[in-house]
This record gives sequence, structure tokens and C-alpha cells, in this order.
Amino acid sequence: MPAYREYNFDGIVGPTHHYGGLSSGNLASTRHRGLVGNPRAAALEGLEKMRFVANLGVGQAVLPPQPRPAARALADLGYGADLASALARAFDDSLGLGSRLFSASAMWTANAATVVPSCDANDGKLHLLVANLSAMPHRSLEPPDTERVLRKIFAAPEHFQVHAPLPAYLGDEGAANQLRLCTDQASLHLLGWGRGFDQTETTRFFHARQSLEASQAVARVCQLPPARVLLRQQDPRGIDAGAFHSDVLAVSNRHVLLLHEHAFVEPHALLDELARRLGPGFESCLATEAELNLGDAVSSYPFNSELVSLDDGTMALIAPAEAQANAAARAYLERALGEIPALSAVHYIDVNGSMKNGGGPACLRLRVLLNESERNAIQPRVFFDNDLYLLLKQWVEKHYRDTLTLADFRDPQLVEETLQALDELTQLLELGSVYPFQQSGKAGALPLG
Ligand code: SUG
Repeated sequence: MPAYREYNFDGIVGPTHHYGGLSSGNLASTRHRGLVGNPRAAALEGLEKMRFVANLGVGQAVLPPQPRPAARALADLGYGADLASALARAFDDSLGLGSRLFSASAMWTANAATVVPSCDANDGKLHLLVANLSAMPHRSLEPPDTERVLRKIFAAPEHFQVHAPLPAYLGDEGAANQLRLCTDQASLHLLGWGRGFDQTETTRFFHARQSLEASQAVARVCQLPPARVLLRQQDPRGIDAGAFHSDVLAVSNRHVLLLHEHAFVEPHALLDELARRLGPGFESCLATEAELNLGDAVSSYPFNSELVSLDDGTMALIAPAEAQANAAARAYLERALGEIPALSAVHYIDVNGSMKNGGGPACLRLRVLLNESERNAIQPRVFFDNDLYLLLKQWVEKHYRDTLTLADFRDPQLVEETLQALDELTQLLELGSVYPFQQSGKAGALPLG
């Protein structure tokens, strides 16, 4: 079998990054509603994270932000074609709608798609199923542009298959609910779901986003054989405590799984089943509620870390600085470091601009396992190296504002700046004119997308 390497496709934080308080059930998002945003600082933090990961020798790549406002949505809502008046009327009608149309939420690329590497798929192709993100209005605006971008990057039909999103009546949140594990004996995808049409055991406070029926469809569409699938319900107590995706309470890499006891229902039975299917190579480190309560786990995000393979055969965990500052979270990660032989280091990084919206290091990246010929089949300049880092840093410094409030979104000048920035970026990444506004572009008119 050819050698595979993981590439983390990080979302570049968009120029309209702000704190809309848009995600019910995501405590950080609601807590920081209305805070003045600093998209420039958040984007630079993201670039530093990518540089850090790349310097560990781990594959790193980027995905671009999406055009905002979501102009197609504005037009569909009947606001007319004149940009200035459409924006003014939309914000007069509903601040909440305006904020959603400007959300930079595509930065959390763990939600862009579910990814099944070619070594796991029946047909030997890499599958990417674009997530419909139908649970949250602002996130439901992302899939059309996500699909356009993924089709440009994963364009070679002999290697890749990009799938259109599942229908919106089945909520699908992409790789944020997917944990891949593998040993010498087996590989499998643990797919977390929160609600199902026939499900009686449900959440009490917050709506679960991922549906069982979507997770079942993900496995079928992405050509995963049943032997490589394990569907598991997220613990409703975890979701009610603010763990809206599985990756808020669990992280995996190869044969290692770190998880909280409220990540999934019946955690001990789950670990037994994983041990049976993966064999003696499987290792896990379970945090109990007594050791690390859900409140601390959700506010400091130790599980929303990147667990990555290093060239020396060991693994590193890249965790948010908030997990270092929280005594229980830090103690748990230190225990994991002591108990999991493959884990050789825990690094803490600052992505606070994203964390305040409930997005830790793991939310900011989409994991894609590629073999060499697949890697070589990707044409756009999305792979991260020092030259790209410098170019992106310059680009952010040139185009991004360092303060942003909802009032700024009424200003067509901001839209102009944002689209100009994106136009430059897509050329820089050699993605070409990937967004609809680049194909129409009438000044003062709605940049339809
Ligand atoms: O979908 N936050 C995102 C965070 C995504 C986290 N992703 C993973 N766990 N993989 C969400 O809730 C907040 C936007 C705002 O409030 O302005 C937001 O969309």
C-alpha cells in the first residue's frame, strides 16, 4: 500500500470575522455576542498556528474564506440589487440576519466536509462529502462555496470524488463528528450523531446538530464498507453542556483516542468495542467527570486539539492555551502524555480570536490523508510553506481591519474591501475565479454568490 501523509487544511480566518453570538448550544459563541471583533489578529493567530504545525513536519494546507455578505441570500430575500440599500434594509429589519449574512464561520473547516481517504474507501478514491450545516442559519450559507473550492482543489477525477451536500432535512456537520482510528488490524471511522428520527433519548436544552440518518448516509456516499464504520450517539449530557460536535470532547489519531466520558453514550462499552475491532494496538485515555468536569472541558477545549503524527513515529498534541490555563484540563493532558506511549509532546497555542466563537485548534482544520500521487494531483497553491506564510501574512496586514462591529457591516466600502481581498487571495492560491462574484462583478451591484 502506498504511504499516506496527513494534510491539515486550515481555514483562513475571513475579513468579516466577528462575534455574532449566532450558535445556540455553543457557549463561547453566545457568551461573546457583540464583542468588538479583531479579524486581523484572529487571522494572524491562525497563520501562526499553521506555521507551528508545519514546522513540526506535519502536512499543512489552507482553504480560503468565503465572500461575505452572502449576496445570493440577500437577493433571494428580496432586498434588490443595489448593495448599499440592500445592506441598510437588511440590517434595519434584523441585526441578527445581517450578522449571519456576514459570518466568517467557514474558517472552521472541520465542518467543511467529511473526508474518507482512498485507503479506506471501497473504490480506492478519496471522498469528500460537503457538509450541509443545516442546523445553524449562518453556517447553512457555506456549502455552495465550499463545494466550489473543494472541486477546484480536488479536481482530478481519477483520484478524488467531491460529493454535493446531503439534503438539509438531515443535519450533517462534516468531519467535526468523525474520528478515524487505525491499527495493524483495522481502520475505522467513529461517526458521532446527536439526534435521529426514531430517537427518544435526546437533549433537554440544546438542539443536537448531527442526525443519525445523515451519518449513515455519509458512510454510504463516501464508500465506507460497514466493517470500517462505527456509529455512536453523542451523550445528550455533553451536548447540553455545550459540546455541540464530537470533536469538543474527543480527538483521535491512528491508534490513539482521547475522550471525555460524556463524549458518547456508554463510553466503556464503546471502548470495549473499539478494542475488539481494532485489536491490541488500540490505546485510549478517558477523562472522567470527576477528573475534568464538563464545564471545564467545554470552556477550555483540551479535546479540541490537533493530535498529529511526527516523522519520528510519535505524536504531538496541539492544544489551545485555554487548556493550559485550566488546572483540570492541563492535568488531564499531562496524564495522557504520561500514559500514552506514542504521545511525545503537548504544545499550547493561542487561537483566542477563534476560541471566543467556540472554535479551537481542531475546528480550524480539515484533515485529509493523501498518498503521493494524490498530493501531486492537487494543482492550486494551497500547500503551506514559508513563502506562502509570508505572502498570506502580508495579504492579511494589507486588507484586514483590526476592529469590527455590526455597525461596520452597513458600509458598502467594507464589502468592497472584503471582495477585493478575496479576489487577490484566490489568484495568490491559484484557485482562479472560484467565486460567482468574480465572474459577474458589477460595481455597486450585489456580488451574487
Ligand atoms: O459552528 N461557531 C462555530 C464553531 C465551530 C466549531 N467547530 C468544531 N467543533 N469543529 C459553530 O458553532 C460562532 C459564530 C458567531 O457566533 O459569530 C460559530 O459559528
